[in-house]
Amino acid sequence: MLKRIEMISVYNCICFLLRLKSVKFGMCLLLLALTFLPSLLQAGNLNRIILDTDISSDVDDAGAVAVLHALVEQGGNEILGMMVSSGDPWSGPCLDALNTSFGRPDIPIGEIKGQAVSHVSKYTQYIAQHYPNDLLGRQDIPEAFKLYRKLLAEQPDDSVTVVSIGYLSNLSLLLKSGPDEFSPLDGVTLVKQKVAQFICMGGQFPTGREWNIYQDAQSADYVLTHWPSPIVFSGFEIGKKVMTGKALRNASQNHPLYKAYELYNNLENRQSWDQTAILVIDNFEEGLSKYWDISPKGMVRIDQNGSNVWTRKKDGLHNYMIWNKQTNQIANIINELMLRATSISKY
Ligand SMILES: [Ca+2]
Repeated sequence: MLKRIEMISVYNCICFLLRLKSVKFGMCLLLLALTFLPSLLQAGNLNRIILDTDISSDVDDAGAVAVLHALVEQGGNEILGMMVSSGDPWSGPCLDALNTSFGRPDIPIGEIKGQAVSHVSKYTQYIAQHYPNDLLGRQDIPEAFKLYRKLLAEQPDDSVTVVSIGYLSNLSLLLKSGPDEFSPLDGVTLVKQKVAQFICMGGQFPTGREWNIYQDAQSADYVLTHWPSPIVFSGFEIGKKVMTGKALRNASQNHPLYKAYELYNNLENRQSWDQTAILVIDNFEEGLSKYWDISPKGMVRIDQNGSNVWTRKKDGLHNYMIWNKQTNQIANIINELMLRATSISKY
């Protein structure tokens, strides 16, 4: 869709230039336009990403942050902001320390306020206290759903990719939000207008009970019932079989990602639920067929204890990823991207 709009705009622009009376002036403008066309098109095609993470109790969130930065280095992706859905007070500073280590210290971070799912982490406090970051001790970290509203309001329509690798608490608050200083739209309308794709690590398919959903089943139910556009799910059964992390033994021992995995499980392999969801970003336009199959359209429903059921429905908004023989490759890809991310800055 974006590409089609951009090609029409470029065509209109060239038509305008050719109609100009001063041929010399018109030719100069045309040359300028052609010089900057590739970068303009690339900027227009950027995936504008907001990551929502419960970085705390498991280390795959830290790995997913690394994979995302590696994809940004590769080109075609931009990080607008990151949201923390965990009540762990060290999560935000730890996330900022990781972003700083990957060369992007100024990514806006929002966090959940008030009631939140909270667990003890093996690594967030250490990373927050031992690596440079701007969030340690700060009381004015924005509330996540407000930051969502600000970031979404600033973007072109139909341009944002939301990737959730934690609880759906922040997204539930976003959908329930009303007009404010950032946008006159309510949360559902704002999401419908700005979000092009939503990738959710959550659920087990076609039926099951999975952590990100059952930890805050009420929010998950609200989001899945009210989200106004399609959702792609990377389910428990996909990331469960993708073992990564041991390869980080080849990274610098001073890097916070190395340290996070060392503190978590002494650099043994760990399941890769969250990194797998990040990989969807770069494979979305290819119908998700590069590394996995995709289910037909359907709807996911959550019950009170956080179990989910997917049922096939012709006009359903919910697809889930299905393991195929190409999916076997993704552990190597994730390890390679995580390692590459650790070499972005010197540690
Ligand atoms: Ca997570």
